[in-house]
Amino acid sequence: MPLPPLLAPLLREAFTVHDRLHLLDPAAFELIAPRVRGIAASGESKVGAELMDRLPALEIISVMGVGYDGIDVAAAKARGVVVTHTPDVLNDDVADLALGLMLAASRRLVAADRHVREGLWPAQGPMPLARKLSGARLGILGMGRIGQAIARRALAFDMTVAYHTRTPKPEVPYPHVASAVELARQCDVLCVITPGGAATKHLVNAEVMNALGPQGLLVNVARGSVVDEAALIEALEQGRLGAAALDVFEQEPQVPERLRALPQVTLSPHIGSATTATRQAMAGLAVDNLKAKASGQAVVTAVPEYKRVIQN
Ligand code: A2R
Repeated sequence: MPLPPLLAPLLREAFTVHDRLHLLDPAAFELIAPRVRGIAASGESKVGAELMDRLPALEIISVMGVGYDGIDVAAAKARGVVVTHTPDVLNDDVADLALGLMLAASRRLVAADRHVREGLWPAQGPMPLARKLSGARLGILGMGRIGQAIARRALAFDMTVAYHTRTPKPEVPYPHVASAVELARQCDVLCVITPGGAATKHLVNAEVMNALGPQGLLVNVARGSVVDEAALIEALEQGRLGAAALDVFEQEPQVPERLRALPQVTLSPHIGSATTATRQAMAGLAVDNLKAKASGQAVVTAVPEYKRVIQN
């Protein structure tokens, strides 16, 4: 992917930048590789051990995004390379989008827009009745920074909130549920906001979808890998799951035709953090991490794998 427009000028101002040279001109890349000290990556970037091995002077991989499941953190650690990300600054945007998708799916806002725009209103009369969101039971899968921001917004809609994580979070006032399936059974709307990666791959499987049921709504603003997309298509086609609202997909930017064909699905192209203000903040933090490392300071936001456990 090309450098994000808000990141490129900040990077070029402070560093010598080689934009995807390893892919675009491998011969030229070989010449500069021994001097590369940092990688600027996006949340979707893949940085594996093989690339790191070609960069002996590498000190830091700075991800502009909170999710860093494309980075081989163990390989980076083994080589003394720090990995940083941009948590917190995007909580509001992702949580806003989660609520937006819940509203869009429940009130069928995309179809409603079409109803007016395409002249169906005078031709066919009013739309079929939609589903009420206020007061619904919300299950949140993942109760970290963004999950908590989603929960706070849901309370303003008089929704009840429960959640599932591997370990209960004593700092939040919502009930912890022991499994994803049990959470799905107990809620009307299931919102996925865990990290991606191997540990959460297909956490939302057919069993979870069946538990959410024919009236249930699945919202995913996390990573496409967390939801079994093939199982999702089948559950929706067969009416075992009511509806889905998705910002992320397993093979972005490809979205299966069968999924796109379903009217009970609301889709957006991975825009969770895609506002100018938030992308500016993310770019600023990503560059601050690079600058800190380049000048021998402690980085601002290392990924949790680097945080030392301090024992009293
Ligand atoms: O399981 P815990 O106790 O580590 O809680 C974390 C939860 N989580 C999981 N829940 C269920 N099953 C799992 N296998 C699992 N792995 C992690 O997800 C925690 O409550 C939450 C993640 O929270 P944070 O680390 O604060 O992440 P944040 O900033 O809310 O972002 C979540 C994800 C990113 O990684 C991006 O992929 C996406 O949102 O945009």
